[in-house]
Amino acid sequence: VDGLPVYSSNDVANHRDETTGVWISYKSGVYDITSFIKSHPGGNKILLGAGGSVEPFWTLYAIHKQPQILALMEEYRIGNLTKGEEHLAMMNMDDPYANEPQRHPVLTIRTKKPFNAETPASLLVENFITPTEIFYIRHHFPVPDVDLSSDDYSIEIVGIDEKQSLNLNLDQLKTVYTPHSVTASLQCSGNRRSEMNRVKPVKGLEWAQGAMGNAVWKGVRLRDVLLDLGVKDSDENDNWHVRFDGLDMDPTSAPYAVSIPLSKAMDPRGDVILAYEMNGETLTRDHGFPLRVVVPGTTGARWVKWLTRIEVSKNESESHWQQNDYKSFNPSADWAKVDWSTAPAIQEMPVTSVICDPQDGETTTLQDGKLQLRGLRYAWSGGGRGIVRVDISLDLGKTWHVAELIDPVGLNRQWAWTRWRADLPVAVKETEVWVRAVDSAYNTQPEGMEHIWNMRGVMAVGYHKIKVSVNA
Ligand code: MTE
Ligand code: MO
Repeated sequence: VDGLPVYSSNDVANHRDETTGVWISYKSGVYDITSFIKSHPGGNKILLGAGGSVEPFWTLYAIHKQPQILALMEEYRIGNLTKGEEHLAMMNMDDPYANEPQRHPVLTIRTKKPFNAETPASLLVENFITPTEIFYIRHHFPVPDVDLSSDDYSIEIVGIDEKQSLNLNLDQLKTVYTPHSVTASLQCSGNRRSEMNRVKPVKGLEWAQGAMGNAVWKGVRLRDVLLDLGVKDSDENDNWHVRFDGLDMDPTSAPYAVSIPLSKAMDPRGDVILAYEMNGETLTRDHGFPLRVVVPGTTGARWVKWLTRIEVSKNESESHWQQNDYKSFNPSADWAKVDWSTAPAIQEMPVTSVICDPQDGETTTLQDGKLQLRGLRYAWSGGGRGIVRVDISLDLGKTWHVAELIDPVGLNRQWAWTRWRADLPVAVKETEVWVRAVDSAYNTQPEGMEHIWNMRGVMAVGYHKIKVSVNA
């Protein structure tokens, strides 16, 4: 490295396209990635970083700072940056976040770039249907901007055999297939992570209880599209998968991609749709305009936004998000040693429940001597399993009260959350409130976060425990 030529940030900036060659810098290294671009499936999207430092891109997503990617980069190294010019090289970068949509100021921001924000608990379930403007947002990258009038946008759908393929634009999709609406809650695998983080630090966004919302989604059934493609509704393909690609990409031009079991997609009662509407309106950019997958009962990570490609495959997606993220491990597993291939990707989520009002640590006034847990609270389970009961304890689990369920609940195919309320007598000044839900398969929540603790902080579904002070 020491003997290599020295280039200024201007030299790097003068190499931004294929005629001059494409150079980038990373820390003090200068790299000619012209040949790398060609060999890359994501093609020239990587040119966004051309002529400047890739660091702003790489901080978007820590995975790229892995040794194997750094080693790969070193193969393209041609020289060193003039000392002290690292910051100049950074300025030559176009900001990939320059074109983000406006967001509602009430959202609690967890990270700005990429944008991640949740609904404050005080607003969360005031409504059975969460208003789109305050619905939580979880992005891994900058938000794609699709111009439907430009004809650039279409959805490529590929079967197991290359001959099976369809290419549809949004209008075609809407005219060919019958619309279908579904009311379904969307929850991030990391919802409530902050409660787990309190036990012992985990890696991930510090979500409180608001990385979840409930909406009415309208679109076309994925099943109908796949039947058209020639996919058989038979048990021969029970272990196959459907892969989805979004338009958003990581700095190596790999799109956000994941997969779900084909059996879920083909299930006529599975309600998997390709949605173009949310709460009666065109999808917003933040929620996947123009098209996203809605996989009711399944974790948020599989609901791919800005959908551009669907592929039926015998194997799961090979993406980072399917293979090396969104999995849970034994509480003693650690990042350094864990073998990600030993755990399945999260699909259906376990049962969970939350008290949003009062909040942990709040002082509340009794009504007729009773503590009112009637503000904001939800319970939900994955796989369409309805909530059959919500239990509350005010004495650390010695005795339990049964809450009243407010929203209508089905036992199966119940994709939406269920709100509940309880008015409970309390005779003490300080009390700890515990809640847990029971789903239609009699699954319930584990008591402590400590025993389900996992390094990624996913599926933090222990009892929700809050401390409240009461004014008699
Ligand atoms: N789809 C794409 N293309 N890119 C993403 O970053 N994030 C996923 C999922 N779909 C993501 C995506 C995750 S982890 C979640 S929890 C949900 O989208 C969040 O959806 P929302 O932002 O509409 O609430
Ligand atoms: Mo998520």
